[in-house]
Amino acid sequence: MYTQAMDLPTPAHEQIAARGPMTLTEREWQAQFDAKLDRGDFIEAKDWMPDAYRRTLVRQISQHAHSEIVGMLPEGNWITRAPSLKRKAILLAKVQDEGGHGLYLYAAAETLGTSRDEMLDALHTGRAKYSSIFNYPTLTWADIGVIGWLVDGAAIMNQVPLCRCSYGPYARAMIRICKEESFHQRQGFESLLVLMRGTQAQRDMVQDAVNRWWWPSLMMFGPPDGESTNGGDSMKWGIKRIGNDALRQKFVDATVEQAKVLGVSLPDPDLRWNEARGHWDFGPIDWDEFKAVVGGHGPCNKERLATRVKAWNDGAWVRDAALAHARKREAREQRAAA
Ligand code: BYC
Repeated sequence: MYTQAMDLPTPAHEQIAARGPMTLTEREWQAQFDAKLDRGDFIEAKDWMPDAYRRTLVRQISQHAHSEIVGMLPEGNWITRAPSLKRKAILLAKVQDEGGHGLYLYAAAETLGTSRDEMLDALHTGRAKYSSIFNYPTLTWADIGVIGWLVDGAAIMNQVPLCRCSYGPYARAMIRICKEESFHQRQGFESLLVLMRGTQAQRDMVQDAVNRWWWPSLMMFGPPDGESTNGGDSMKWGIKRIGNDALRQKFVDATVEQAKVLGVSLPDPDLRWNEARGHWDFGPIDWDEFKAVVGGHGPCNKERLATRVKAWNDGAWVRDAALAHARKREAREQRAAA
């Protein structure tokens, strides 16, 4: 197994059980867990936790990690075609950040007892999900700016509350990720501002990209709360702090104002300020499209997965070499100690 995981912990309840007769019952462990959540304390890797809590964390964190590394692909397509050295350097840094986010997140998920190999196998065999948004193509340079502005903007809206998630290793990883995502969003907005001050053709290119990315960005927040299968448990356990619909609304409210600054229109005839609600109303989302994309039938699902699997297979020699080196070094150290 090629992994930088720490050793998997013996669960605390097993350690104490091994000490003798003073074992806590499952109900007492559960009560301690609930009390920690009520106090707002973090749950840490070696703490007792219900199996369902562990499973939902592995599911969400590994999906999040997969989204980061698959998310490198649509933007990676434009590194060699960036219009200037400055834009190329920014894009390279952004895509590298996303690789780093994937690594922090895989490491956080590994603390729950699932190996990186297992998680990657689930991705490569199509059993694991990753964000629907990365199954859309990046057709022009303006798509790169719009991904920064809308996709990273939606990501931050969703991810800032995860910095207060009840599972310590995930929450701590999210703090750094959110700082970097914030730079990603700003660079996207700035790049679009430059294009919008350019020629009519550049402005049209931005508007076309906004038209294509707006609705898929709203889908990033997941299904409506009423259809969110995991949302109830995740809120109860303090993994999610804010529901899918409330986050989506916060994103719309923030983005409408930014669109005015940019001078682009958002492709929704139903978008209007609702004085009574104090929010922007928006039109219906095409959930059939969302389900098709999540189910593997989006415009780029097959291409994205094939690229990931190829990268994994092409990298096999690096993993083999690293393991062979580690074995040689261990043997040398054992000989020296003998
Ligand atoms: N795409 O019960 P629900 C990024 C699934 S990367 C695909 O509400 P939950 C970035 C959901 O998994 C952005 N699937 O789920 C990187 C569930 O299916 P399963 C990624 C989706 O977990 C590079 C089912 O639908 N961010 O920032 O309570 C460049 C029902 O949903 C999606 C994260 O992963 C979707 N959009 O809530 C730029 C953040 N939505 O698993 C940017 C962490 C839902 O039961 N994740 N599904 O088979 C979360 O916050 C939550 O997992 C979600 C969904 C809000 C996404």
